[in-house]
Amino acid sequence: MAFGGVLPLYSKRNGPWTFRRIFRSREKVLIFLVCLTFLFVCIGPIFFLPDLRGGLSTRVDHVYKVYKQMQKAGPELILPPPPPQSGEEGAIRKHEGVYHNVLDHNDIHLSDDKQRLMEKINNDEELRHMRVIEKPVVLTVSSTAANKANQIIQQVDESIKVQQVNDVEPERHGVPTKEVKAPLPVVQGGEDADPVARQRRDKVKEMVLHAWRGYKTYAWGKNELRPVSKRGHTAGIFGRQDMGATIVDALDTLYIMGCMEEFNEGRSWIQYHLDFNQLRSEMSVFETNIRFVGGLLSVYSLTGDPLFRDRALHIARKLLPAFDTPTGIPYALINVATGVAKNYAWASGGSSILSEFGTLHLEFVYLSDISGDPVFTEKVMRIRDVIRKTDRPDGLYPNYMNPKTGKWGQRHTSIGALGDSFYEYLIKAYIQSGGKDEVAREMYEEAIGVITNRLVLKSNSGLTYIAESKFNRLEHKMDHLACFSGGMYALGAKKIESQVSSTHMDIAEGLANTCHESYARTPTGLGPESFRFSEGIEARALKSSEKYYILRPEVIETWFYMWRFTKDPKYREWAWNAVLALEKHCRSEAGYSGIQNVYMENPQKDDVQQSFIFAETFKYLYLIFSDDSLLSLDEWVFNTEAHPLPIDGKNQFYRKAHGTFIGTVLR
Ligand code: DMJ
Repeated sequence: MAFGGVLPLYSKRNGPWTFRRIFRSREKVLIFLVCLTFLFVCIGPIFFLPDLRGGLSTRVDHVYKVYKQMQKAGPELILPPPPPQSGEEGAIRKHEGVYHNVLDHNDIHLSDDKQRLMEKINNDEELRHMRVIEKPVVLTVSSTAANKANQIIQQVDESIKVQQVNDVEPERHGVPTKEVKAPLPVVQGGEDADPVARQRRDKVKEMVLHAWRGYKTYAWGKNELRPVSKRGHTAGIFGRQDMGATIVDALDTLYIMGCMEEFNEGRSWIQYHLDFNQLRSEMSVFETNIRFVGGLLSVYSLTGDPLFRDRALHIARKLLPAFDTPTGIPYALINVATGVAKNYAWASGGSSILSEFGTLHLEFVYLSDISGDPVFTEKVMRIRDVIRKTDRPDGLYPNYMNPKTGKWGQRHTSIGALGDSFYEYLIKAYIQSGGKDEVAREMYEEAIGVITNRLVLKSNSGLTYIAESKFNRLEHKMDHLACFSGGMYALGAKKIESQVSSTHMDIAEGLANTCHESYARTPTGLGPESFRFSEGIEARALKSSEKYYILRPEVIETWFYMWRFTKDPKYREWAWNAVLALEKHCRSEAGYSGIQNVYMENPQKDDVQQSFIFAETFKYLYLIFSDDSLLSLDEWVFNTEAHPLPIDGKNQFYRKAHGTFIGTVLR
């Protein structure tokens, strides 16, 4: 083969491999071009790569940063040994599409690595079934709240450092730089002009941090804390396993308060430990939705961090088998490992409960909107269709429906337990849609119209209350839970301008006052679980089983809405009295506990710090003492667990997915 054409020739004339002296001019040009390219490749990056532009010291910095990141990544960078053969210690097996550890390893560090590895493998499995969702647009500040927050955020609390998220590198928040490069939106702030309100708000923040530290110290990863005996607690609604319910429920509250260190602790736990693939016991579909799915969706909309969106989707998909009933009305409980769902045996012959299957709408519609997967919206629309088209006795919605037959159960209607948040989600679905969901509006107006005519009453001394209807007879009792309805009436009156608006505002004010009376008429300053109205008593519990207080938020929730809509200072005063009462009777060394009898001077503690104290009670207190720019009601709507969700068309953090869903939904 001859090489005399383009390439230079070599000869062995004066020693080994010397170049021929004379090159042809074409060869010279070629050599020049090759040298030039070589130089360009070597020197070019210094000018064109931003990380190297800053000179040698920046380059050293860069190398150092990479080194630090490798150090941090630790075990993740070390390749795991080849998986042992089946039956060996630590083997990882795939079962029903999910990888499991066959045997636990004794070395906790190794098992931690393994857990992470398994999570990664499982996540990858899921990703294969999921559409690749485009990187979310992480917005910088321009909503009302965010703008205001940017001005106010400069003021830093002495005791609690409030970090402005914009100023902090993403990895310092535990947010992977790979996922979120742009600054997170800032929604902290909202400091009131009134110095007293500011001080009170700081106090609420201190309470949150106290409760969080107790949980972190004694019950980290458990569902809830027992703040007196200082250990973990789990309620039946969460199943028997440790699913970190408090962490998920608390996260958005920590975020809006600017408690970034605590927020990041929670985020990391969610990233590495929140795993519904490991669940083996039954969970409540409703509670999982409002606390886990709602909580995660809320922090997703606030931060734009896709981890939260993906976890919310993962969990919601696990709930879907509960909807496989002849009517589409879901069962109350689901074993996510087996997909077997059922109802509570006590619920009117195995019926589903109105406040449970009627409180999925906000989260499910939002899930579809941010994922592009219509399955969630389809599920809740089907529920709505069924209940809308089924005749109601006297126009009232009974609390029970049989998911197999679509027939209403016992004739019991309540705006308290078993009914409450169904009504709440009608008006809120209308608000969430940016006023487009006319069906939700009509259903709300109709349902609330009947309740107003038949169940809203005045006591002898003029206290407004909402009775319950049982087999056509009125029971003059109001649950603490029913006290949310003051806020709902007010929200409805403001969001749907109609001829009943002013009546509804009056009812709202009346209910806020009655619920306050239920607090004021106890020596503890905290209200009972239920209270009654009769010839003898007003706004007081009758039975001993009605006298406890479990840190519920509904009364404060109504005061929050009334404060926002009326600016009557009494609501702030009432809220402050509740803070003082919580401090006096519920605070313990490790957190906050419910009490067994609000009518005792020194009540016994029930030793449970409910997860909703973070999600709701503390959040509403904090917001009452903030100015209206923080989570403006023009931009946000709160789910029933007080997790704010953005309003479509009004809030730029809505983060709607563009394009249609492709791929298989992981069930
Ligand atoms: C919360 O989990 C929710 O507000 C739910 O709708 C009913 N009540 C509890 C707190 O009381």
